[in-house]
Amino acid sequence: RNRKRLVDCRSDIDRWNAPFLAIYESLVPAEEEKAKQKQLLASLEKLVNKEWPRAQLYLYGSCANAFGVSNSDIDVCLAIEDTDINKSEILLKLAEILQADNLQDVQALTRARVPIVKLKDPVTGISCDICINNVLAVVNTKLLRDYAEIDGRLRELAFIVKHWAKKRGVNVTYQGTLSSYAYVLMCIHFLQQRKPAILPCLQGMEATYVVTVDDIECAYFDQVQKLREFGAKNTESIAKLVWAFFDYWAHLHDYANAVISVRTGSIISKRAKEWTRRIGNDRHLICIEDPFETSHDLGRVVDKYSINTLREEFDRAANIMQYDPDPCVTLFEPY
Ligand code: 3AT
Ligand code: MG
Repeated sequence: RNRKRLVDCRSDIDRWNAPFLAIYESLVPAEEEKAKQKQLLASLEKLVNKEWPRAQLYLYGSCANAFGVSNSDIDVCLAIEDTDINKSEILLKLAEILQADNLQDVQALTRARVPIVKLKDPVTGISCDICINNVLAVVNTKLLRDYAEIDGRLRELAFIVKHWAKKRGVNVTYQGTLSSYAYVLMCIHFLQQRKPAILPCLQGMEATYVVTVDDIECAYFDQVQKLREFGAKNTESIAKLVWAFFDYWAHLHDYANAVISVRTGSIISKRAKEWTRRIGNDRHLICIEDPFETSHDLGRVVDKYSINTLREEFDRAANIMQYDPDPCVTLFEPY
């Protein structure tokens, strides 16, 4: 499968800027929603502190990384010092405390890949997953949020891509398609390699933020308010970028050899990472390096069937962006 781009971008692409921006605006959560989330977090923290006085709660995932659409569930991390009790016991105790406080649908999933307690707050209607000591997720959430501050086109593009992925059924990790986190990294990488670049490589700059989590040093330049002009030399519109994003994944990405790496701001080879062979269930059919856990390929959920689904969807989207008379509608048609 070796397809080439046949044509340049359609000349009338900018006609769709306003409609794409309207879709983006319709997905952005209202301020009240943020306030409700904070309120729920504070009341959960109070409860938790009765049992574990020094434990802290952090928001992570899309409710804290600037890429959350309205009415999403919230992801919470309980940071608790290592004690003699294990994670399962903490989760079960936590579930007990929450249940006693009349939170709804409390469920401890102690055997999941990331063990969590699920709950629903009857006051705000918000559903919430609480995990324990998943500090790397809190740090990668900050990295994504910091990238979003640099150029507004990242948030616009990522909302549109996530919306497309949900509508087309390719945002379901247990079915072998990609997580929201992976799609946001794909957008960051894409904007890093645009010419001129729209985003810098924060991990390649002088580190102003350094933390060590589970023996992994996470270091990058986080004074992003100083980088607000970074992408100004590139004047590409959102419609053009949506077109180019799908063109990239349909026609330009080298699936056989390339790993996209936000950490280095470039492409690295599968060979350099020893991701050329299948080991266990890791097939490396589309390779997306985690910015901090660099041995972790976010494409590892993708199998020999779902890779075709994904690539067909990238092709479909690229074709629609190039030829369809109404791309803002057709792109998001349910599969
Ligand atoms: P949704 O809006 O909920 O679809 P999200 O960004 O909250 O998007 P997830 O709920 O899939 O995404 O994941 C929550 C956070 O967990 C996002 C990221 O900080 C972390 N995370 C998810 N998957 C991984 C992974 N494979 N490796 C490391 N961190 C991950
Ligand atoms: Mg989430």
